Formats: sequence, C-alpha cells, structure tokens
Amino acid sequence: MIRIPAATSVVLALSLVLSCGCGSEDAGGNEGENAKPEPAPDPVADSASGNGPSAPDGGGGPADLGQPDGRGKGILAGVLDNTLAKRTPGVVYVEYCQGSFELLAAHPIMDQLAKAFTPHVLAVLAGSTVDFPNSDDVRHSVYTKEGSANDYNLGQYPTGEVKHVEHPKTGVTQLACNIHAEMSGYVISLQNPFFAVTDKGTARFTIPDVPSGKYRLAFFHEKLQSVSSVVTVEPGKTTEVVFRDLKRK
Ligand SMILES: [Cu+2]
Repeated sequence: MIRIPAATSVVLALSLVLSCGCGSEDAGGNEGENAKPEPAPDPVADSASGNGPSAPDGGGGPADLGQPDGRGKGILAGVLDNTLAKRTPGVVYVEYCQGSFELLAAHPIMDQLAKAFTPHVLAVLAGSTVDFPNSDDVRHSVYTKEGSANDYNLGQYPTGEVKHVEHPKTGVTQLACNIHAEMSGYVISLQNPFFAVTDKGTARFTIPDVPSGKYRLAFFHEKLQSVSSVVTVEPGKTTEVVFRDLKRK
C-alpha cells in the first residue's frame, strides 16, 4: 500500500516480460528474445535475502499474483547471468503458488562426502524430511548457522550413520560442520515444488509443469544479492527469464 514505487516497477517488469514473451513463442533458447527481469527495488530485495523464500502476502504485486489460472501448464527456463553463478549453483523458485503440494515419497538427501556437503545446495518443499547420511570415512558434526530458517544440531556421527531432519519452515538453512571449518552447504525449503537448482558451468535452470498464471520468480545464491521478477507462464509454452546485472552480497 505504501510502496507505490515498488508496485509501479512490478507492472513495468510484467509488461517487459509480456511483450518479450509474445515474440518468443517458439524461441526456445534464442538469447535475443529473452525476457529481462527488472531488479527488485530495495525493500523487495531485502526481504528476499533477509527472510529467504516466502509468500508475497502484503506485497505490492497484482492481485492475481501466485494464482494459477487453470488453463494448463508451461515451463520457466533461463539463466543467472553471472560468473559466480556458473561456479556454484543457486536455486531459482516461484515465490508463491496457491495450492497444497505433496511431499516426495523419497526423502531428499544431503550427503557428506570428501569433507563436503553433497549436493552443495539442496532445494526441497517445506515440510520435507531431509536425510543426512555420513558417507565419508571421517566423523562429521553437522549444525545450522545462526539465522537459518530451520535450526538443528545433529552432533557428531560416524561413517554409515544417517540422520533425518524435518524442514518445516520456508527459507535458507545454512549448514556447517564443527570438525571441518571448510564444510558449507545449504538447504533451501520452499512453499511450492516449482523450483530448480541451476546447472554448474552454465547457471541455467528449467522449471517444468508450472501451472499457467502470473508469479514472482526469485532466486537464492550464496554470493549474489537476490532479485525477483514477475513472470507469466502460458500453457504449453516456455517463458525465458534472464537475471542480469546481479550484484555480489
Ligand atoms: Cu565435517
């Protein structure tokens, strides 16, 4: 309500995406036709990086933001256009999508191998139980850093043991090990299953089967300030989104 400038720029971002989307119906990977997201104004960027992924309730977006329109499903694809994102993965996600979503039957896995959390970044639906095996030949002591969305301390445990941890809250949970200071990992828990971890080397992402409608698309990357963009998913089509001009945290 108070953030009129934010609302204005959301509409601007939306019109950019819409106008570019019309010309790229069959464009696929055509770089020239890509929609360019607007960097989020500071308040949005702050809330995205400060609170992690969350529902945009109270935000200044269009009233139908996050509401599937029931016309079908489409694909969100694109790239975090930044060298740092090519080196380590990030997570691109639909911030809020109305609906209730089933957890995967199999628990997502955050392994420990060669003194590293594997994968480095794991994205899950909030409420998921994550399995933490120790597949390494040394003991580890997993705990979460201060300010994490989900807090836990698994203590020390040896090779072959598995711990199971629920992640009820949405947001960023940063992992560390008491024994190996170099170990670092992230569990990103999200409100809906429309997310993807970016590919190493290219920083590209593809989110399939997104219900058609308008959404706010955001990302998490450990070294980059988060920005978000309003995107439109059309039935049977791919909406290409390029996050440009990204700033270091
Ligand atoms: Cu360790």
